[in-house]
Amino acid sequence: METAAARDAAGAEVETEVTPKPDDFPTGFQLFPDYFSRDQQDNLLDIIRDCLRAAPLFQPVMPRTGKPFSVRMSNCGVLGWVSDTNGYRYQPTHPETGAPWPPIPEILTTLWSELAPEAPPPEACLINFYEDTARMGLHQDKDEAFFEAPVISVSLGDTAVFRVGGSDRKSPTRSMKLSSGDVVVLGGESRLAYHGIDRVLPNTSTLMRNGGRVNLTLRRVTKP
Ligand SMILES: O=C(O)CCC(=O)C(=O)O
Repeated sequence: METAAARDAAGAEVETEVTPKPDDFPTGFQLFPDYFSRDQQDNLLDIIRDCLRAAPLFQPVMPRTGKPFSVRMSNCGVLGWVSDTNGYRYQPTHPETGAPWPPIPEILTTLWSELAPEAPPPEACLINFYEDTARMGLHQDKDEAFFEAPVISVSLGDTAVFRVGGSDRKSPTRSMKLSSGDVVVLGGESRLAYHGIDRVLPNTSTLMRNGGRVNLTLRRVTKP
C-alpha cells in the first residue's frame, strides 16, 4: 500500500490513504474487510454494551507522566490490560470497581477459533472507545508473555486510519482505513509490528447513534 501525495484546497501537500493490496502487507498481517455483517455488528455492539455495564470504561494514564490517554478503555476476559502511573500491565480485575472482568463473549471466542485455530484461547479482550478526536500513537503490543498467538482486532463504528509498520520503530509504515465490521490479524512476523490509530473519521458509520469508534483487541497473555 502506498500513500499518495495530494494537495488540499490551500495547495499544501497532504497524505491520502490508498486501499492496500494484500501483497503490500507486512508478513503475517491480514485484513478481513466486512468480516462482520451489519446485523452481527449490531449484535456485537449490544454484547459489548452489556460488558461495559459490568466493567465501565475507565480513563487510562501514561506511566511516569500520568498524562491521560485520549482513548477510554475497558476489558473482558480473565485478564485485562491497564495503564497507570505504575506502568502497563494485565490484571484480573477492573482498576476502579475491583470486580473481575466479564468473560469474553462467545462471538469473539468464535472469531478467534476461526482465524487462529492453532492458538491457545484468548485471555484478554481490550475494549477501546475512541471519540472523534481520540488517537493511539504507534506502539508494539508486547506486555504479553506469549507472542506465538496473533493479536486479533475488530473495528466497530466510525472509520479509523490505522497505521502499521515493522517490528523496528524506524521501519516504514503504511496506513489504511478500517471500517465497521473489519477485522485485522497481527500474527507471525507482524505480531510485534508497530501500529496505531492516526485519526477517526467522524460521521462515517451509522452503527452508533452518537458516533465514535469501538475497537476490540483479543490477545493471549500467558504461556499455555
Ligand atoms: O484501535 C485499533 O484499531 C488499534 C488498537 C491498538 O492498537 C491496541 O489496542 O493496541
